Amino acid sequence: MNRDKSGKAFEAARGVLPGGVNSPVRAFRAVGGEPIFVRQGQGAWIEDVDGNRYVDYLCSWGPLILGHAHPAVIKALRERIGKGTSFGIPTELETELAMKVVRAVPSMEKVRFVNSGTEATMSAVRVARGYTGRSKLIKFEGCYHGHVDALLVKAGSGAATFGSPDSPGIPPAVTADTLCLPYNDLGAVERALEVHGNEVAAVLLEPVAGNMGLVHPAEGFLEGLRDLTTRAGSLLIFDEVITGFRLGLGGAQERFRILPDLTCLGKILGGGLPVGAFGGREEIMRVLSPEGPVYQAGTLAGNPLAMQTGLTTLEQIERPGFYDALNEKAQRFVQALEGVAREAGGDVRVQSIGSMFTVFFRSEPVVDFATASGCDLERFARFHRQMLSEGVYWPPSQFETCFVSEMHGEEEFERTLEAARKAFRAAGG
Ligand code: KE4
Repeated sequence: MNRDKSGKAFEAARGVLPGGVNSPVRAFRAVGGEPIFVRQGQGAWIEDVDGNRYVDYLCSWGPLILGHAHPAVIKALRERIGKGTSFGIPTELETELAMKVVRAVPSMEKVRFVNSGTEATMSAVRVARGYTGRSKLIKFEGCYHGHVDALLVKAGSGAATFGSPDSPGIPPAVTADTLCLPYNDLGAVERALEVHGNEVAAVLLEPVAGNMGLVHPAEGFLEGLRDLTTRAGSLLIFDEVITGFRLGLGGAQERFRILPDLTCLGKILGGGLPVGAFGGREEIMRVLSPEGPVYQAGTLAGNPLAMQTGLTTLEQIERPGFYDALNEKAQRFVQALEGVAREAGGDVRVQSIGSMFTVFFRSEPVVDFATASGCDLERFARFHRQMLSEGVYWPPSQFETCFVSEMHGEEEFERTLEAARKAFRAAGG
């Protein structure tokens, strides 16, 4: 597979973009080799600047549940763009999309749009702190909520040890109020709330984790968090930037029947254009400016183009049977992939839910960041490189999640299974 033009493009990019990319994981540092540069996408496929085609399981890190360049999305965007690209003045599109969101997401009565998942979680944390008058936060190791200073935290040594910054450029004071605990460890949360309960503004988590690879909430974990936070007077915040509109119209909170106090959304909600959102009960969201004193703002928030692609995407996924069909075919594919992995031998484990999954290079269950960190990253890297050579684009990190779109079908799955037979062998036992 010739990738000369991508190579030249990467060299040019490195001249003006740090690491040649606008987001670190795209640089392929975790898997070796150089990134491809994409020219276009169509359905479940992408094509690089050398003309090579790949079945795409990145789906832009989750947004493209309808696949690339969905005809309805493109048509709606073409009609909308002729009316202007941005106003900074309210449009009815924002209200329309907000109505869809509050109808779909069980815990949301009011919602505000922003431009990224990072902005959504940053703003939700500020609302929680403003609403409770408290400062401390609890998050979980292995959960990623965007590059918010207070959330880029190394796990402390103990259940009551507050976090230290996980990146230079973040003053220790900024993370001093953030406690980072092991995912799925309800006891650690209970102990932390016993010590700090009346100071904790919020407990924030991915209800199904996607950023350490796919990790399910343990039996009773979400219910336990709901009960503990209610008793402590802390807010429960679900970061559903990935799971929102992915697991179903109502996301993880509908699937697991747990009502958080605040929810963060993004990715699918924008249908490929930059959108984030946060929201919850009206009595919490009323603290937000201009109704209340908690400040938050954004020039392009509720941008008409992004609202349009979000609206059209939601119209498509609201179709009766959409999720049943998507989840059924994705789960059938995951089972076939597990079969190919078993044939190849070697320690591999696939964890999945609905149309998202991760192939872990270890055989024991992955239940938190410590067990995810026990994966064989070298074998994953060899697997990734072989899949790429076979025309299958896999997320370039063991700690990410693959996504199946509406446009993935038998042709794509067969191609992927054929590639995986070779890639599991290339990865080694
Ligand atoms: P953005 O700011 O990247 O739109 O969203 C941040 C975010 C928040 N919450 C969750 C659960 C997320 O997964 C993300 C971002 N996801 C990563 C990949 N898992 C985006 C890819 C990247 O950083 O380049």
